[in-house]
Amino acid sequence: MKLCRFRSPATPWPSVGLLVDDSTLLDLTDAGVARLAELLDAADLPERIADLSKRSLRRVPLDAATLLAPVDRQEVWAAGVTYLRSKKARMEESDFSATAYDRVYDAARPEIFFKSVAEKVVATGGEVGIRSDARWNVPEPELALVLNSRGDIVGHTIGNDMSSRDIEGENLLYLPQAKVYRASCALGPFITIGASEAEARTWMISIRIVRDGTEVFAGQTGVDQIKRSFPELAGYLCRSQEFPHGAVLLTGTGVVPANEFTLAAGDVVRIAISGIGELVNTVAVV
Ligand code: DO4
Ligand code: MG
Repeated sequence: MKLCRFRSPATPWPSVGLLVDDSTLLDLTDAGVARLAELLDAADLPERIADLSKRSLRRVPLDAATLLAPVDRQEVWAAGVTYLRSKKARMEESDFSATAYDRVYDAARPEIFFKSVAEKVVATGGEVGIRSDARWNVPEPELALVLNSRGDIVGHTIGNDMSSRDIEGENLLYLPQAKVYRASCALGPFITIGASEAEARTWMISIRIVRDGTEVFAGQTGVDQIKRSFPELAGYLCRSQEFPHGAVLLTGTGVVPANEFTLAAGDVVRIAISGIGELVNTVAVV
C-alpha cells in the first residue's frame, strides 16, 4: 500500500492519493481525506486504506499527476551516525570534533537533529540545494520513518539529507548550517504502509549521481546495516516531545562518496529504496 500527495490538471490543489495497479492514483479527496497527516493518524490505518481502495473514487493516471512531497504538516527530523560508514566519513572530515562521532555511534542516546518543516520539503522532480558558501556538498540517501501523532511508525519513505561536509567538518557547532538551509531536504515519492521493521531491513538503498549524462557516483547499502532499531530511534525522537501532526524521521546515511567528490549544479541525484520507489532531484546552488 503506497500513499502520496499529488496535483493533477483537473485538480490543481494538493490531493492525497493511493497507488493502485502501480500506474493509477485513487484520489482520496472525495472520501473526505483532506490531509495525509490526518489519514496517517487513523487508529486502524491498513484497514482504513483497504476500505478506501474499494470505493469508486476518481482515478488519475500516475503519469498525469505531479507528485508532491508526502508531508503536509509533519516536522522532519533526522538521526545521524547510525551506520559505521557515516561514523568513519565524519571522523575523516573533522579535526577536533572527530571523537564526538565515535562516541555517539556507541552511546545509548542517538544523534537526532531537526531537519525541516513540511512546506520546505522538496518533492521528487524538484531541485535540491547546495549552499553558495559551501565547497564540499553531498546527498545523503536515507530511509525515513513516518510517525503518527502517537509516535507509532506507520510507514516508510525515501529521504535525502543534503549536507555540506566542509561546514560540518570545520566545527560540529555548525551542524545546523550544514544541514538546514533552503531545499536541503527531499522526501518521497511514496509512503509505503504496512511494512514491518524486519521487512524494511531486507530493503536496499541505492544512489546514482549523473552529471551531463555520465554517472559520477553510484553506491548502495542495506537497511540492515542501521545500527539501532527503529523503535529506539523513534522513541528518542518522541521523548519529552509532541508531534500533533506526526513526524518524519530520517534514519541516517550508509552511503558516502569518496572524499574527493562534491556535487555540482545540474547533477541529477536518483535515490531508490526497493520497497518504496525512486526519489529523483536535480541539484541547484541556493
Ligand atoms: O553527525 C552529523 C550528521 C549525521 C548524518 O546526517 C548521518 O549520519 O546521516
Ligand atoms: Mg544524514
